[in-house]
Amino acid sequence: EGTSPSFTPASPALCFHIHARWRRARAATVHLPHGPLATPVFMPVGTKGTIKGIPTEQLLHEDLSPQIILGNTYHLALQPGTELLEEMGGLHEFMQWPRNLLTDSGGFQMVSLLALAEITEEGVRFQSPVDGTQMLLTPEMSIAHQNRIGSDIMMQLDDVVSSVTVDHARFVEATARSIRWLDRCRKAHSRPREQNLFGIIQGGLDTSPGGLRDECLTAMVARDCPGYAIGGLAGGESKEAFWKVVAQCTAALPEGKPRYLMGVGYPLDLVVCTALGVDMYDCVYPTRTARFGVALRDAGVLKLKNKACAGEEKQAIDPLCGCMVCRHYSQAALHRLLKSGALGCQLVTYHNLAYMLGLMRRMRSAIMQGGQAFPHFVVGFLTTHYAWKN
Ligand code: PRF
Ligand code: ZN
Repeated sequence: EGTSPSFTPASPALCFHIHARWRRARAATVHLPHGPLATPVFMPVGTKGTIKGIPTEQLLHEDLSPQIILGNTYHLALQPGTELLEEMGGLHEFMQWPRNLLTDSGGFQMVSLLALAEITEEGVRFQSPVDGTQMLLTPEMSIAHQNRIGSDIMMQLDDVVSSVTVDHARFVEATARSIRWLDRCRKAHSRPREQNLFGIIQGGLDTSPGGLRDECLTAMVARDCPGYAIGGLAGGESKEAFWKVVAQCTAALPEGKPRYLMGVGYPLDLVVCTALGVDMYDCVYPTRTARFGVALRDAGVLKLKNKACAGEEKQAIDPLCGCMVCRHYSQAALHRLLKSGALGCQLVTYHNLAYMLGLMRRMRSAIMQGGQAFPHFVVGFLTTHYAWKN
């Protein structure tokens, strides 16, 4: 097992234990109130407490069996409402989910989903999609909601600016505000022994020394959060610019705490960013793209709605996958099911989650194996991912 294990009780509700490393990449365990979390990890997104197309019983099947899933404060506050969740003993009880939960703070979802959201120093102001009335989400309210939800990891409310915005002054404001909002969130947090509050590094694409990312990193690392997220990425910037920010953040964040890259879920990015030292990811991509009939594989996506799949009566999505769907359904069968109803989407969703969780497991075991196993895995992955036939 590991070379020089590091053990850091960063908070009463979180222990981070690194087992093995290859350069910056790490295989670790995050000990959380609802069990251990083996990293690197992909966290499936269950916006309203359920993963679209996958019932909780099926999620616990061994092909999938994630140790953590993600929910959104904004959606849960609207429905079923966090007062009800608290009365029922929190979201774990409500959705009969015995393992860990992470909740995003809500601001990012409102800004990205609602054209009318407006950000001020107070918080995010928006029109209720239910009755059109004016509503406000402050850092204090986001934390109150997340304390009632009872998630194992809560995210601070942050001021997220699209990374392709050109207005530098807006990034300056948003970065400083995210630091101030972290302080307000920390003050409002009423259950630090049971729930972890992560800070979110913002600062656009400014990687210069003393620049916005640098400033945010310095300020937030000084706050000694139990873990940190890297935010403000995956918004349409180039991979070059995106990876550079990730490399800057992983170099500056403390070794002994988990690092979570928000909203990232393309297989290639998971491989690159794990090599750069990221531990946790979430993205709707695998489940959303499944609903368009697109299946994920090392060798690139398979568009099951294409005519070419109609004749593949013997071929699975990926014969090496081994998930329930790849064991029992051919590409042709899935092509037909996608045309005839909801089952097709559900099966592709199942495979895509199995693929993502499996990809993370393969990276983890390569890092754990030591020697050159991880770089060999990366080379093998890239070769397969970019192998094409003339
Ligand atoms: N902040 C929050 N949630 C997020 C992001 C962020 O920056 C991203 C990346 N743009 C995805 N989800 N709070
Ligand atoms: Zn499969």
